[in-house]
Amino acid sequence: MPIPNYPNGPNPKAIVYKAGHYDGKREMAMDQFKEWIKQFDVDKDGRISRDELKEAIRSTRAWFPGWKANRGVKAADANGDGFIDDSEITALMEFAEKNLSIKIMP
Ligand SMILES: [Ca+2]
Ligand SMILES: [Ca+2]
Repeated sequence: MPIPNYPNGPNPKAIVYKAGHYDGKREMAMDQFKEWIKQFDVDKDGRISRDELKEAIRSTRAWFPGWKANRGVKAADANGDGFIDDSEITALMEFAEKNLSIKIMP
């Protein structure tokens, strides 16, 4: 998997997440969160489905990933289509902060 290029040059602390793996890090920047969540977009449609969110939550070793995925989609899915798209990821971050012990750095 290629290491993403960052506009500020190579960042040795850049975290390359692999789908299904979670290094236990509990802090990430907004961009890192987006990179991370997009690794779970297995059908590459640019949106996160409930099942994809479930795998993301499972990778954090949080409890009740299916239940939390349901709640996460409900919390973030503003237009009610059942998927989290780019414009809804901010709301998903808030959900992750409250429910997945992930701290989003500004
Ligand atoms: Ca998807
Ligand atoms: Ca949506």
